[in-house]
Amino acid sequence: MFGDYFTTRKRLTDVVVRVLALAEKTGAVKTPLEENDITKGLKNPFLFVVCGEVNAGKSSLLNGLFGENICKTNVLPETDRVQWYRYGDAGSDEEVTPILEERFRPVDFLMDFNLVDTPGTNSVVQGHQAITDRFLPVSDLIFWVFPASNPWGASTWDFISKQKADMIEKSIFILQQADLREEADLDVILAHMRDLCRKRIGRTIPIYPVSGKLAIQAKLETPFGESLWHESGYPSLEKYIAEVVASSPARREVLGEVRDAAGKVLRSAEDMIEHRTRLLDENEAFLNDLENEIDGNREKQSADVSSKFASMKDVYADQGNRSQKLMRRKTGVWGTLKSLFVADELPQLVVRSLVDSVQEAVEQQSDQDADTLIGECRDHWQTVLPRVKEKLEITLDDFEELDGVFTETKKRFTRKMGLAAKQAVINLKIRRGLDMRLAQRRSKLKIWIYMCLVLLLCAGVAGSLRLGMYPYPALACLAGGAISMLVFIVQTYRTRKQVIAGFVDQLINSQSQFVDALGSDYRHGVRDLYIEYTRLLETVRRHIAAAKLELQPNLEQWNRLFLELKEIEQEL
Ligand SMILES: Nc1nc2c(ncn2[C@@H]2O[C@H](COP(=O)(O)OP(=O)(O)OP(=O)(O)O)[C@@H](O)[C@H]2O)c(=O)[nH]1
Ligand SMILES: [Mg+2]
Repeated sequence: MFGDYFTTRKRLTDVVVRVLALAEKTGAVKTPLEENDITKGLKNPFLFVVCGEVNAGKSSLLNGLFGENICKTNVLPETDRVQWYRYGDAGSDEEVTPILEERFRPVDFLMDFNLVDTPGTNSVVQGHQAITDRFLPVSDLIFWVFPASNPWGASTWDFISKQKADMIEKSIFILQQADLREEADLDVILAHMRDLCRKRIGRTIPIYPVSGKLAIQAKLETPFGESLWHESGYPSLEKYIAEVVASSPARREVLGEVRDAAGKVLRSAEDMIEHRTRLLDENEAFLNDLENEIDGNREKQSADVSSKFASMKDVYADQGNRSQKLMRRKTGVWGTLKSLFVADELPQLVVRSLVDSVQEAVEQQSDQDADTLIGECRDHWQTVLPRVKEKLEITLDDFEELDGVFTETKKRFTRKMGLAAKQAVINLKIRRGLDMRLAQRRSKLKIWIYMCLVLLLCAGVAGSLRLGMYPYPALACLAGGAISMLVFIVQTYRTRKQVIAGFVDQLINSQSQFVDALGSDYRHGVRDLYIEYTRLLETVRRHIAAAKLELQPNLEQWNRLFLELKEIEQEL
């Protein structure tokens, strides 16, 4: 009702409530909106005062305006004291003085408008003029009501003519009960009233011929009585009131002040949001620094791989020596002789023993390394805890409480390194070289053993045939067989040396290949361990993410409020 002012005021009130809520959330300063009763000024209702003779239709005029039978009407003099209608849930009447009564009604429009209904200017009520005078200076609009039946009553005209210019400024004339008169009569009456006004007051005042009775009927009808409303003359009166309301400089000033105060609080909220965003960025940078630090440690540990594997070379060489012993044992005369007639299992035995012992040794070494790495992480964690506490005010778990996590990681690391060592030895193809060298050896040795056997056979045959009396052929064969056997034995030891030397050479040559192959797995293992360690910072990351998430709606709300305030500023 009554136009844009209330729409703007409503919007501004909404914005103020939301700006205060945002200030609360962001910890911004609220004082510009809370102090100086600034927002109370926003709620100050408009004050309308109605004056006129007894039975002029003053109360009915107000009822028609607000569409409620709020003021009592009567054919007999009804309003016997000044009645100040205000908003109040209780709906009570309180006597301030014998001739001033405050009437609290739970009617919404009374939140925006206070009404002062007065006894007739010609009534017998004593002293009411003094009260009326008290309200006139603070009023926003004074309605001087004249009954259409007789608008010439002297008391009202006398009362008006005594008013100062600024009272006249906010006065309008109402020709009430216009429905009792013909249109043509009304024109004449209005012309006379304007004349009289000029003569008595010295200037013109807007006059509105209305019918309070028709207006209230129209408003109470369902659906709304459009034609009655039109007939009541109220549309033009309402338009005028809306203009008065909208153009009130004092009210505009209050709106402006509230808007400025809301702007200040919003700026403070912006500062707080910016501050928190900066803080979050700083925290994020802090977290990144921590992660980079951990990455640096990881790289340092991975770079140390070659020195770590120097000992791995020894392990490898040691296991090689053990394999040599096995070979030496298995490649003696009897072992070799056996290998010439049944399948040789030596390469398989040697490689299996090498694989098993290298795997075991690497697992042992990795277990120790994992302990060292976890120890490094523990030491680093001790430096992380106080820094996180100071920067983010978060208490993180002690490393000891997270030991379970690392026991698993360590197990995985060791197992992975063992398997990698096994695979690395297999990939060296040691068995193939050994197979080849042993096969060559066997084929060389076979000649001598076959020769020995053939000569022994010949010696046997010659002996049994007793060729004449000459034992020499048999003896020669026997001697040949013995020599072959001797050569076989000598060759067995000579080739054994060669085979073992070849094996050792292969081992020596493959050492760096073995260490390289293991190095990449080791680096992966270290990386996995550090990934596990970096996960411990998850709480910090979650904390920062949650704070960001919380900040986002505040930022969006700030943007909305900023735009709304800008629009209100333009409306003002
Ligand atoms: N026909 C007609 N009668 C009206 C109109 N307005 C008021 N009346 C009647 O006029 C009488 C007086 O109306 P009120 O509104 O009580 O007048 P008032 O000026 O408040 O009277 P007091 O309070 O006694 O000073 C009542 O009987 C109303 O029914 C109107 O627009 N048309
Ligand atoms: Mg009255």
